[in-house]
Amino acid sequence: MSKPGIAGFSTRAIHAGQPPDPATGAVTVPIYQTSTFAQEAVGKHRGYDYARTGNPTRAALEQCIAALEGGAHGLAFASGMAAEAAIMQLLKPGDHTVATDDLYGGTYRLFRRVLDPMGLTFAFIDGTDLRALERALMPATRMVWIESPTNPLLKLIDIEAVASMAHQHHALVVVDNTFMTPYFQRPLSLGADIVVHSATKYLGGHSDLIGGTVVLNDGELFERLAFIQNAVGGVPGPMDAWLVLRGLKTLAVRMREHDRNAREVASFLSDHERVRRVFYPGLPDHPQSELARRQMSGCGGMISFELTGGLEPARHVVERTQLFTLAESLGGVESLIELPALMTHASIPAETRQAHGVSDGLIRISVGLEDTADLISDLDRALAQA
Ligand code: P1T
Repeated sequence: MSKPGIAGFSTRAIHAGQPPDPATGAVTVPIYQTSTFAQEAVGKHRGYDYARTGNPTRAALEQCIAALEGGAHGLAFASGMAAEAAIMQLLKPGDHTVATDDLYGGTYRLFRRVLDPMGLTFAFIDGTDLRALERALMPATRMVWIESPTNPLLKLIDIEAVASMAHQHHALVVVDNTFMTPYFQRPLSLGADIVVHSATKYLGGHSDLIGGTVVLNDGELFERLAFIQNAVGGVPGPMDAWLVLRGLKTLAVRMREHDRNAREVASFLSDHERVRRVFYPGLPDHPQSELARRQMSGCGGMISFELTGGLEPARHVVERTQLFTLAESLGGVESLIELPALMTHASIPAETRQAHGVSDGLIRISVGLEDTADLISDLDRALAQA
């Protein structure tokens, strides 16, 4: 924190790690676009020696995201995947990870295609089923990896229950908090050990950067991750770190609006005759609305839905919306639409995807901040044409 006694979320978003620049008084953290720092004598410097190891703009972001997640330490990475890979480098061959079966396709690909061949082992389970988790935990299990809500089916995982079960088996709990952001959900306060984000999404919020962050409390684990961050080098440049910092300042207002828009869009979709099923934790008929109220203070801007008729009508809809842009990613001010099976989750084999409940015709939308009525009429028009 830059000033003692400041505790509110938006105040932290705007001030944590961001006192006026000590050299010039600039009220915005400068973009320290430099690769190295002059040393007065060998090893004598002002806290920075080489920009892979540390950069003041990145350090401001690391302090700010830690303050927002309510954690002691933050680390920033070049992408969400670089952050995930760094966390997984805490493990060694033979170590076992239990992960939720519904998760971002790139995370599945990292686990299956990169880490599995290197000797790490994985079990994928339905994270809503605590008995399945209990069965999957083995003596070699070192980590439990969850997303809540999951991408793309918006299933909720009971973070507190998972953490207490995993800790009995001495496994670390990692929560990918990308969909909720710390504004709506703070996994560390529910018992998680590590929170990871694709900062590309809501944290940045404007679809203009790729980034990742990690937040945790444990000092020793932080030292190991900071070592990996420097030794492996998947760090963000100062410009991207600065863009995330700028995004964070409006995170609270954006999330409130994403949530408000998404609730109206979800309710429109669930009343539409061409829509068979809507996945959104804010709908009263979501099977886990009680858990939603317990562990989240909002439901965010992500919705998935299925049409009657499967893939072809779904393809028509995503190719016919005009405001909802057909694109991968999420969490920006502009609304996006996509088909997970053919786009964001195409790296998961079809049989696995279908077994996990991701049908070929599933449509995922990221509800942006445009006017609600315009978003609904865009979807209405595309659905009528499908
Ligand atoms: O794209 P990158 O910043 O590397 O983040 C990867 C990532 C991690 N975790 C979650 C929950 C994600 O959704 C993502 C990236 N997801 C998309 C690009 C997408 O459209 O779902």
